[in-house]
Amino acid sequence: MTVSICKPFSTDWKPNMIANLAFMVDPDLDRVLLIHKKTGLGAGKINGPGGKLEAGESALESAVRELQEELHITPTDLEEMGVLHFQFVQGLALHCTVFRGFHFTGTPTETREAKPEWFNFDRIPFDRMWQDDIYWLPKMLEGQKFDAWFHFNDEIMTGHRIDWRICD
Ligand code: 6U4
Repeated sequence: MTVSICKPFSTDWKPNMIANLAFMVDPDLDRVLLIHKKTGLGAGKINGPGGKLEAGESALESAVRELQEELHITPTDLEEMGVLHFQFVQGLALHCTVFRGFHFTGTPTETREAKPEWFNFDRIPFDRMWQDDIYWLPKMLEGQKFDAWFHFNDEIMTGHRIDWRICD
């Protein structure tokens, strides 16, 4: 299969779904909290916790709510790390803000939507995750900020581009 390096989408690209992903990192043990996603888009995959923005919410408020709903934890120091743009051939145009944080209250708990599991940075199960994740997740966990664009046909990634932000 050929995966092309795609250009960012045209300037009039508009998302029809706004969502977020939030990754809790435990730097002492070099591990990240992921979920076995049980419902919705990507059910059956391992992914970061997150979900769709609700009316009136900021991306950050939405990410905090999603972690509360999906895992019964409340992150206290989420920082925006990047933006993922997905264009699916089937029509879904998804804008997804990515957050990283180190601290939360509560205990990660399995819910109807998600089963939490900590993964060491060198044991992240990319073969059970969305195909784009391996392109941005490792560097994001190290602290690199980014903007990324992906083309998908169903669950197959057909193009990608990642711009790593130059931060001061
Ligand atoms: P709510 O709002 O609870 O319905 P949820 O059911 O979790 O949300 P859903 O099914 O609409 O969300 O899927 C959106 C979630 O899927 C977002 O957190 C982003 C994630 N997602 C979708 N495509 C992805 C992809 N290619 N790579 C990735 N995450 C993706 O890492």
